[in-house]
Amino acid sequence: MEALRERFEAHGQGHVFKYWGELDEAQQSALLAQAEEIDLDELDHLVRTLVKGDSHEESVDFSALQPAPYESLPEDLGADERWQEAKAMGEEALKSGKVAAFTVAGGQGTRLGYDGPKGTYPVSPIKSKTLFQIFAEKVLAARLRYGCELPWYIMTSHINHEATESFFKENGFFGLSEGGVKFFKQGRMPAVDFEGKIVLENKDTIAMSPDGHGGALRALDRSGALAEMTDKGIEALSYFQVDNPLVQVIDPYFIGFHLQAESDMSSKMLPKAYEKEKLGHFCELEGKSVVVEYSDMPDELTAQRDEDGKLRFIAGSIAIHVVSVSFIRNLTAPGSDLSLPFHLAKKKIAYFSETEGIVKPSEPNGAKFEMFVFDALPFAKNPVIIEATRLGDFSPVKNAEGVDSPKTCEDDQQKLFAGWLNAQGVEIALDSNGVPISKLEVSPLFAYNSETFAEAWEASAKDTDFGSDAYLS
Ligand code: UD2
Repeated sequence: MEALRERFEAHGQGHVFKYWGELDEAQQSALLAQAEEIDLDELDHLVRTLVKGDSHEESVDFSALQPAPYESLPEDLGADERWQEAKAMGEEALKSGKVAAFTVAGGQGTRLGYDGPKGTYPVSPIKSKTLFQIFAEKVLAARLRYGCELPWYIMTSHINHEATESFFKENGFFGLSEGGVKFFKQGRMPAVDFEGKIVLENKDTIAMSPDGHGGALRALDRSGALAEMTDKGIEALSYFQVDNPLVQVIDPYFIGFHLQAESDMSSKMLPKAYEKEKLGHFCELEGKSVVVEYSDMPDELTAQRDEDGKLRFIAGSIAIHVVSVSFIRNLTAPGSDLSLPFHLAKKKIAYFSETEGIVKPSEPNGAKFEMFVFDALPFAKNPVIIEATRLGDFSPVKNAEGVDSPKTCEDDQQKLFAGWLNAQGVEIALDSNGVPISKLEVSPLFAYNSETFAEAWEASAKDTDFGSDAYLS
């Protein structure tokens, strides 16, 4: 304890133990455990460079930024030799057990205003399936299709780890075996005020927050998941975010392109729907692939258009990647200097005040530090970016209302299902927004993309009546 306190004092953070004498034993050990997690040298560096802003690190040279090239979707996927070759390669890897699914679910989900792990939020149009259930059924469908183990790793954080595990237990792991879903906690970082002092949330608690989805790489290593994957012969992780039920979860085309190129990290892109869409931009800088987050991109670049009037930086990141296990091993190996940078986010951080107790400020009063997984891209060998379709892969639930809300996501799911039916010659009555008038839902266990839908439709559902709400399972 004394040594720890001295170290904190030496780093100008001695106030963390200000109330030590008032704490009971349990509170003291909780505070100690938190304090021990903090890498004070790392924190000093972040305060100096990011909070106090005397960074000598180079910022992005925006004048050198180029749009990243990507693999466009062919008009006729079935007839395109390259895409079909990629698919065959992806399917082969799946059948031989070389792929695992990986969800980052450690975020706080504050924008949605939902109290609980975001994956437990119900989103499907008729059955109100939760995000986790939809992913689980997609994993199960792929396991059945390819006859493979296909483990599913889920990264949680200290905020939602226990609640997430309990949710899966209560729901019988949605038909996946208990051992086939693996949870591990990401790391966390202390929040600091604008002077760089660690914020105390209470007399016995340091304000700590998850270290960003980029923390996934070191958490995979530290939790033992990476070693387990290596033992199982898993070579590629299909990475996606917890907020997006339209993600295919397992896409053999995408996995195939990644493997064909012997890539370390591959990504899906969507042409941005409008300039200010909140997607990172795939770019090239000095021969390397980078993602420049929407909030960091200068307006004049976001707005630039080519001679056809098309946005120049059109490739939006939808946070769907395939990442090689060997790449994560290299990044996290002892002595590796390939660590991801931290980004600073100014936030409202609840803090303890002697006069007012716990205060929830109405304006940002401090900073949190986060790593972003896409910052691994510049280190990646042969990164591949392929084009996705919007309904086929992306409609996240982020906000309670407006764009990227439960309503837009529910509409998009139904538009997707209606599109699959149209391709089979079934006309579905739509409202003026293109959303089916009667509700429509397709279980991932029936089909999870247009190709699996065509097969399942032919085999078993041709007599369905779509004049009222219809659920295909
Ligand atoms: C992310 C991307 C944005 C775009 C968009 C697509 C960043 C910085 N921006 O924006 O470019 O691709 O997604 O939807 O990533 N998470 C953790 N641990 C953490 C923080 C987040 O697991 O410490 C998870 C979180 O549970 C969620 C995902 O990461 O699944 C995205 O997090 P977000 O909501 O902060 O990302 P957003 O919407 O700002």
